[in-house]
Order: sequence, then C-alpha cells, then structure tokens
Amino acid sequence: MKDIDDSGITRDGNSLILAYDHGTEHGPVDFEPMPESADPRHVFEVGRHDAVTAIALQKGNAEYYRQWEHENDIEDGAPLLVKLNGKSSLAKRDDYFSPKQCTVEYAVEELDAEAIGYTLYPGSLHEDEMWQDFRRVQEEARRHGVPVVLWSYPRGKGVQENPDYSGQKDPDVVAYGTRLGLELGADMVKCKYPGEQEDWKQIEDAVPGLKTVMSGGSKRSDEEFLRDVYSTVEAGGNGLAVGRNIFQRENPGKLLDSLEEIIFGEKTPEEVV
Ligand code: FBP
Repeated sequence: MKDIDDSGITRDGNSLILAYDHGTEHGPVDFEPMPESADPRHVFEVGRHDAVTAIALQKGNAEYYRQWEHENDIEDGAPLLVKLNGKSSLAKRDDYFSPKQCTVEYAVEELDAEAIGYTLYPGSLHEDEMWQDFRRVQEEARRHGVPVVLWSYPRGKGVQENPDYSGQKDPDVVAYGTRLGLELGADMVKCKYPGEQEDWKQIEDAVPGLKTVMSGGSKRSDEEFLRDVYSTVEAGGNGLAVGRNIFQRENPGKLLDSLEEIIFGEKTPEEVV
C-alpha cells in the first residue's frame, strides 16, 4: 500500500487540491463570474502554479487534461486526481446519491491518475449503497497503489430529520462524516469548514493521524478565505481542496501565492497579505 506522503498529491505532508468538477455538480452557472473558467484549459493552466499539488477532475476533463498536456508538451501540470463519481443538480432524487462514472482501473491505467476521489453522502437514504460502492473503490485503489481522497459531505434526510443535529455544518455532523473516512479506509478526507477553528479541532480529535483538507466553499474575500484556511491548518488540517475561490477570481495566481505560504510555509494571513 502506497503511503499518501509518497504520492505526488502531498508536499511536506500537506495538499492544495484544485477541484474542477463543478460543471457536473453545479453546472455552467459556476463559471459565470469568470467566463474563461468554462474553458478547462484555462483552469489546467492555473493548476501549473507551484502551490497546486493535485487537480481533481471528472473523467471527461481528465481525458482532456492528458490530451492538453500531450499536445502542448506540458511537463509541469498538476498531478491528476480523478474523481470517480459525481452528479448533476438537474435530476430529481429522493435523496443524495452520487453515481460512479469511472473505475479505478480506468483512472490509473488509461488516465495515469496519481490519486482517486469519491464523494460519500453520510446521512442520505442512499448511504448504504454508497458504502458498498466505496468499499469496491477503496479495495481497487489499494490494489493499484493509489491514495483515496474521500469527499465526505454528510447531508440528506438522516441529517435534516435528526433533532440532535443543526444541519450539515454542525461540527458533530462534520466530525462524524470525517471519522467515517478513517473507518472506511480513506487516505485523506475533504470536509466542509464548520465555521470556527474550535470546530476544526473537534474534527481533528475525531480522526487522529488521518489527513484532512478543508473544502473551499462559495467565493468570499481574500481575507476571509485565507483566515479560514489558516484556522484549518493551525488546528491540524492538511490543507485545502478548492474550486470556486480560485477559478472565480480574476487573478488566481495571487491568492495561490498566499495559500502556498500558509499551507506549506507556516505563515499567517497577516504575513502573506
Ligand atoms: P468549492 O471549493 O468550489 O466549494 O469546491 C469543492 C467541491 O467539493 C467540489 O469538488 C464540488 O464540485 C463542490 O464542492 C460540491 O459542493 P456542494 O456539493 O456543497 O454543492
């Protein structure tokens, strides 16, 4: 089993994953604030920044990424993390479910993936089915020697209808969802930032030794975003997986410079701004 620290998706134990699967999850509306971000090549270029330790793409964009690298003799593109499942916001469902569109075998053998990603919705009516799906993914990933990043997003009826929880950002809920990553054999869990640093500490306490990264969320100011990332790292998190806060910015390189210093250089937001 390959240690995630020996894979290309971490640097000094931490990660900055550029997520670009929003065309599936949210649709083109996410590209409206910065129309050039609808062109995958624009985001692939952004991913060449030194700070980026992986680019997370759905299968179609992953194929395009490899073609783009080949046609343009790109040798410094970000390591590829293939997102195996995903869903659109168009379908009507009784609860959250994310079907798989790519196998580990295809991701590794055809796309030369450095890591694979899978979204689990603990709390959904379909949680059990997704556990079984994830079991197969995790075991195949072990056989192929690639690390597994779990997007663990507790939501759905089990969370909404449980009076003990105040919603999907309830720190107890996020900590539970993250713990499932440890229990089910993920190498890194990507989870929502509940809002306060003490909440992230609660998450870390729930998963000693497991790598965690903060999920970027909707776009906010540089200051707010850097503060959240710093809080996460200072509380023991291993960095960030981010989409909109990068590709919806006019100058993503500037924010990536600051993020690099915070995530890998132990700097504070005040020191980098
Ligand atoms: P953002 O940084 O833009 O929040 O992206 C992280 C991510 O997990 C993406 O990989 C995914 O497309 C999106 O968030 C899903 O967010 P949600 O399910 O909360 O709408």
